[in-house]
Amino acid sequence: MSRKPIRTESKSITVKDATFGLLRAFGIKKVFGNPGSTELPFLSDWPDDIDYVLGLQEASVVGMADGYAQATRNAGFVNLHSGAGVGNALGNIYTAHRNQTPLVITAGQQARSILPLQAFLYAERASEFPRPYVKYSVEPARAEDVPAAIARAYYVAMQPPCGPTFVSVPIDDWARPTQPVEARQVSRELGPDPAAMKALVTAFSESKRPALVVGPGVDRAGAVELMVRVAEKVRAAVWVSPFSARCSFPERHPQFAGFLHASPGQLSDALRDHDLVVVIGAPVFTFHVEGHASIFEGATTIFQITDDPTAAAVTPSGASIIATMKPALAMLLELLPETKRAMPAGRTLPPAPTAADPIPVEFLLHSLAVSMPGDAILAEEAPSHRPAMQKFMPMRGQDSFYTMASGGLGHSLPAAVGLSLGHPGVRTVCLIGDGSAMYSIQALWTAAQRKLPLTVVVINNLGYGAMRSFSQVMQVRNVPGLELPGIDFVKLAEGMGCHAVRVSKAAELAPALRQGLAHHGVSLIEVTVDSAVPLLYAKKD
Ligand SMILES: Cc1ncc(C[n+]2csc(CCOP(=O)(O)OP(=O)(O)O)c2C)c(N)n1
Ligand SMILES: [Mg+2]
Repeated sequence: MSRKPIRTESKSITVKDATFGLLRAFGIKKVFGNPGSTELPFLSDWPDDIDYVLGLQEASVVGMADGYAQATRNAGFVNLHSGAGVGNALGNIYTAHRNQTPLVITAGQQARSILPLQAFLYAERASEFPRPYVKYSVEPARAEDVPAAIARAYYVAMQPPCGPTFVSVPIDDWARPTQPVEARQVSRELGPDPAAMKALVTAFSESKRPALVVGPGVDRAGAVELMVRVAEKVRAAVWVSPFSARCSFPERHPQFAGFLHASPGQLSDALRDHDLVVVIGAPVFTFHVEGHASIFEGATTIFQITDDPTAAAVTPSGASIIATMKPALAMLLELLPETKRAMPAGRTLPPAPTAADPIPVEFLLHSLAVSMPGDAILAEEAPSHRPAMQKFMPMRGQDSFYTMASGGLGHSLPAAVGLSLGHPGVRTVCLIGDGSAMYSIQALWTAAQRKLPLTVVVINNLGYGAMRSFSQVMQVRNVPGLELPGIDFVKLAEGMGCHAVRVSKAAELAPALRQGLAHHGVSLIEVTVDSAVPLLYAKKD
């Protein structure tokens, strides 16, 4: 083995040059940011080979970086403005944490010499502010430690479970001398414990009716094809974990059983017929409402494969195997014997909905599904319409569908912009509610400036439909703040440089979708729909 020469003389460069050297070595080609005075030394003399993506509010900046990081499977690099910028970004930092998206978030800080005076725009206890939603957070003790802190932030963000990290950098640090930091290879796959995998294979052999519950971790790992091969070999029904933020199994596959509700009772009912439930790439389970989880009472054998030790630790019942998806699924495929078990029956898709005025949401969703190019990517944030979307818009699998795992609105519109930046030339569609669209609306401007092939479909039911529905479930009445009259999405979009149309008649829908999806650049289609709300959870659970 050849040894590296021991460094005898040390070459001094600036903190800024050392940092840019690291970005290039890590394959970081874009920096997502919103600038302020404390970032100017970082931004000065910006190099041609790194694209600065300007977002007009920090929630959009982080949402775009999140989408881009998911598309490219590399950490998104973010530069925010001191405490105020991080404050604006926090909702989407929380979402990146729940999405397990690797982000390295830097923020400017006032000059070290005036920090004790509580200077204008200084950040108090800067590294504590984004906790607990970052995996590592630091304001380095010395300027010269900044590049090493950024390198550490990168490795930690990229290590499963991936997530955001944070480095606060005082304004005067960038010009200080430091040593170059070597970019290192840090492996990221974690192999499963073979004995635990053998126990899982035995459980499959003993099972009459196994179910696989697939979660976002499979698609995140780029392991959907392997997942399909495992499911076919083991002849299990395949369910989607509650609130899965990605599509980890082709939804037209004959073994595809459907989507699990985030309600303990409904989930237990759906899985009742299965004697073995194997959750792959998801928590066991993400609930949204209270209820009786009979699934945990012992009649069902539960296994989990997760790359997240915390998710394994909070699982209430069954055995957890900590491993990344590719080595775990590859080992499973190898160990599983052929089985004669009968193939499970998949779900039956409903017939195409019929046109009506006002436009039923189901008709809109079906029309969109049949108009979208086969390789299009969908980013969704339309809370009350998710069940209808799941029925009428079956997703194709790997890298086809994205939403937020957190429940925090304001992610998917900027994420769609980031996804589009990360998948150049592919049509990205953002399906979004009128309420959700308003949280990070300025992401449209970034997309329009860059003429991205992005089509935004706003489902306008004049309000917070999910909240109307939840009010029914919780049997509360007379709740203020759920109606949203008077928002003109066409004017908003046009005002930021997008092409935009409004559709309120069913007959106008197909041509509008066709034109919008073929538009060179960003187009927004505002669709006024029937404001009837679906019941999101059973009333009694
Ligand atoms: C940051 C944030 N604020 C508030 C909420 C609560 N909330 C959940 S769904 C919803 C309504 C969203 O409305 P819209 O996007 O129009 O979709 P619809 O429910 O009408 O389908 C709201 C306000 C949230 N989830 N996240
Ligand atoms: Mg709405």
